[in-house]
Amino acid sequence: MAQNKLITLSEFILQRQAEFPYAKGELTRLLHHLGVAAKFVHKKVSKAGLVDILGSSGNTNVQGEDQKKLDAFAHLEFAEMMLASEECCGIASEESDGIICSDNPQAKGAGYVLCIDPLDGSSNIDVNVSVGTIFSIYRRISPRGQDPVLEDFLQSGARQVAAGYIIYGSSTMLVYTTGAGVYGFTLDPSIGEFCLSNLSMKTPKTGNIYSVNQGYFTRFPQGIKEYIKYCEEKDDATNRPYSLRYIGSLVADFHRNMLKGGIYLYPPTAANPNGKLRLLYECNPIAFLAEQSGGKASTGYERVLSIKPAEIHQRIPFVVGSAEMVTKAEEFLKMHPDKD
Ligand code: AHM
Ligand code: MG
Repeated sequence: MAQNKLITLSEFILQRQAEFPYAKGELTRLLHHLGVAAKFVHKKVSKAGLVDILGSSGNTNVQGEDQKKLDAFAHLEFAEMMLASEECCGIASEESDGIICSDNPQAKGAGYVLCIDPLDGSSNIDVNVSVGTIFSIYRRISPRGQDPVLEDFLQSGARQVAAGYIIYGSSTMLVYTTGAGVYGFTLDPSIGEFCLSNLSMKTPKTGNIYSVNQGYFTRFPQGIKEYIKYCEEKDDATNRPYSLRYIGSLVADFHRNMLKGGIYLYPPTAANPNGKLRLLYECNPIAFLAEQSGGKASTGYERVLSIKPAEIHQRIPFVVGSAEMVTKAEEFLKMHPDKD
């Protein structure tokens, strides 16, 4: 009986390496190591209900948020694996105040830096809802052989060389782009390998799902309120009203919308006047994937990938998903400016 050829993540990225002129295998090794760390985190996340690992670690992270134990585990796992790969000279993580540099002289010679949210949506862990890891990789600007500097991390998202996420859901998937399409790999736990499952992922131009924390409606800018009302209105020609789907876990909400067509919004609110999501390790990597799959990512006013970051934990308002839907939300913001 004919059998479909199974392609593992490592095999695939090795094949793709040939498509990059002058590639020396450094990025390939980095992506491979990310996949290995993801398997460790997958194992821990899938056993979260069984072992005494649920709940708070008693620490707060740099944004003053309660750090769950699995956040801390995922942070350590990715950080150690990345620096041990000797292809990454430094890390900016949601779980660390400053940048993390390696003591290893070999790693100081590495050409890449990593921005990572080791476990996003972690408030969902206790209730068995999907969480994710989000990552973004840049070529360093500073010379090799020394510690990376802040400027290596504060590059605009358009300069990312690779980005992706791991979703720990009903199955665990790793989805990534190096700027030549979006590829998805599903973890087969029986063989412990990420296997190619989604070749060249494309997002529909439009859809009928909107994802937003509507509980904050009264605190949203007027343009977003008007856009939400538009989503709720009945109009057969544009397939409205749209369905509201909000998991509260960016990776899971984005993943569904990318596959089915939809829009995710995290606008500014009174509590978070710049939005809640972090530019470097949440918005930029998701924006890169969105654009590579044919979608769009915006603050509501400008392209996310064009922003020059000012600091590593910077927050921005975020609107991402099917291109036509994001454009429509931008139009509403333009049509209904807030009066100061
Ligand atoms: P986190 O990094 O602390 O997990 O926060 C990011 C998460 C996103 O995954 C999610 O979309 C959003 O925060 C949910 O926030 P809210 O509960 O305010 O709607
Ligand atoms: Mg996060």
